[in-house]
Amino acid sequence: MRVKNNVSWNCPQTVFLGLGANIKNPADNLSKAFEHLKNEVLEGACLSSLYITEPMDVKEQPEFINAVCRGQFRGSPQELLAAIHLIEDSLGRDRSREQRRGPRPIDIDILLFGSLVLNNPPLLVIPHERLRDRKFALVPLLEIAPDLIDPVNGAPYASYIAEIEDQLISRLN
Ligand code: PH2
Ligand code: MG
Ligand code: MG
Repeated sequence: MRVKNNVSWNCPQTVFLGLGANIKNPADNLSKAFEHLKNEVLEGACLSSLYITEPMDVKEQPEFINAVCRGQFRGSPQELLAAIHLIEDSLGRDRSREQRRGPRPIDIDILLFGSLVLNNPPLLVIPHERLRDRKFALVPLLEIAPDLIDPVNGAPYASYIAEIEDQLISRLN
């Protein structure tokens, strides 16, 4: 059995993934990414509504479509990340050419992996290091898991929303 930090990677963990896209048919790419996750990577996968969101960090770029996917994953965080990278590649993402935090046809981020806390920058920081500050991740997350607790400090994720300065977000479907 593969064990690290007392977590057995053989037991499925509930994971939450943030999906985002803002170029080349973003809504289509999001749906395709979810189909890959559902069929090839996760058990019992479900997807939040899609949201149209104001670009953060790099402001001068097209608005994003964002959503959050939940499912059960059997394997390590590194294995999940590898599976995510394959899906991003297959949907035309080219990391070598893109601007940091700029436009991308698909982005899939690990937001939460069970109650694991992992600090292995730059590749793997779990919970996602900017989750608390981003409405485009928190709003869809809370839509599908309203009572979710931050494993770092036991605070409900719902309590962070009020602390965030305005970021435009509206439901697409
Ligand atoms: N992703 C980024 C940078 N900025 N803004 C929004 N609204 N949604 C995103 O997914 C996003 C972003 C880099 O990953
Ligand atoms: Mg990413
Ligand atoms: Mg991202």
